[in-house]
Amino acid sequence: MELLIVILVVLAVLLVGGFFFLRNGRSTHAPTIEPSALDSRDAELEQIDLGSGDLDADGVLVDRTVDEAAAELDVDEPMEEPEPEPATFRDRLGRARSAMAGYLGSVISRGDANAETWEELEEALVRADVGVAATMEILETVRNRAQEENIKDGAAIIELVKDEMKTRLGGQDISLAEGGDPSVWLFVGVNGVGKTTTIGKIATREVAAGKNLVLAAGDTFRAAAAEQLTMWGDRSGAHVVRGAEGGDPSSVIFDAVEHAAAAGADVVLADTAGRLHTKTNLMNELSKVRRVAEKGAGTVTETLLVIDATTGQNGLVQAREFTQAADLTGVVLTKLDGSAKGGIVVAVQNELGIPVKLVGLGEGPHDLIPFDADEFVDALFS
Ligand SMILES: Nc1nc2c(ncn2[C@@H]2O[C@H](COP(=O)(O)OP(=O)(O)OP(=O)(O)O)[C@@H](O)[C@H]2O)c(=O)[nH]1
Ligand SMILES: [Mg+2]
Repeated sequence: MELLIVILVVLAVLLVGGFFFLRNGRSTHAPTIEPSALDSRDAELEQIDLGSGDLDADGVLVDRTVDEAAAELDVDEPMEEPEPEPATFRDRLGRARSAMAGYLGSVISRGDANAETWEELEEALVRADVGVAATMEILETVRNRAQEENIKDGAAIIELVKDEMKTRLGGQDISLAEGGDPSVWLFVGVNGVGKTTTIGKIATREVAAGKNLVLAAGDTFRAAAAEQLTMWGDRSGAHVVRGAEGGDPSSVIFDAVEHAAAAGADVVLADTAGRLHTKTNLMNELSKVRRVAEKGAGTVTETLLVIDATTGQNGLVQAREFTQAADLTGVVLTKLDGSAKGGIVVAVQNELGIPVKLVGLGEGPHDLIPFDADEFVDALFS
């Protein structure tokens, strides 16, 4: 009996040893075990944990573990995310560009300018939603300059138009101001323009740059708004302060400022519910939000109006109303990627004198870029 136990133990040790030998890949040969031996050792073998090794029809111990484990590793190993390509005006302004291309092509192919040249330039700019007033001013300046410098060629006149637009759009301070302890950046605008998404994109960028941010879910009106912001918080690594649904947005933002002050965070990005610029009570609410945001340690250093570029000139009407209700410091122009109306940038800056600071060029976390007048104009006319 004792001898039998000893034999069993030795057999078990040999089997396990062989198994690990195979696992380590030192041998490419699977050990062969006589079927007869296996028959009489079924019970014992079942007691031995073979891991994921197995026997084939011939009773050969097939070591599947090496390949399978490798396959499993391949599946489970976290994929390293490729660095996303930053969005560029050149890539994303396709629609705006093609809206103008026909007119510009015609101006160029004509050679020396005539009356039609000026009509086509006017049409191109108005189509791109530069706005009638801004278009007239731009073309007036260009016409004078072309005369003074004796420039007649259509292509050269287009270059003058580009120059004029760059001059009008450039030279603005597009930085987002800090200076509060914490600073509060308020995002306002009508429904669905991209306020929450813009906050998410800014959070992604700023957290990656090492900033400590708090997101305030000040949209207590729409049921899914806080969840949407929380998703962006999780994605970017920024802390989110939420309140009760239907609660007072001011108190959520106040709480977020308190939290940020205690945590030593630099900036609070405050979301607000979309509101129609025609609803006086909702517009008045914005003044309260601002007042309460500054009750404690915070200072509102940016109030950014988010405008959807696809709404075209209506964005201007919104901007006028919001300027009166809230002390706007800048505009974020979203959805320029899907808009043929890229020229709205000129209209906004021309009529309101408020700088377009950021531009949304898509729905992804990296699809927000600082507004660069030269790149924008070059992309629009290329
Ligand atoms: N193509 C494109 N889509 C965008 C851009 N910015 C936002 N969106 C999309 O626009 C839709 C509305 O965005 P939200 O961020 O929810 O807009 P909101 O202003 O917070 O909306 P409300 O809170 O309902 O007022 C979403 O589907 C976004 O993905 C952009 O720059 N380009
Ligand atoms: Mg929102």
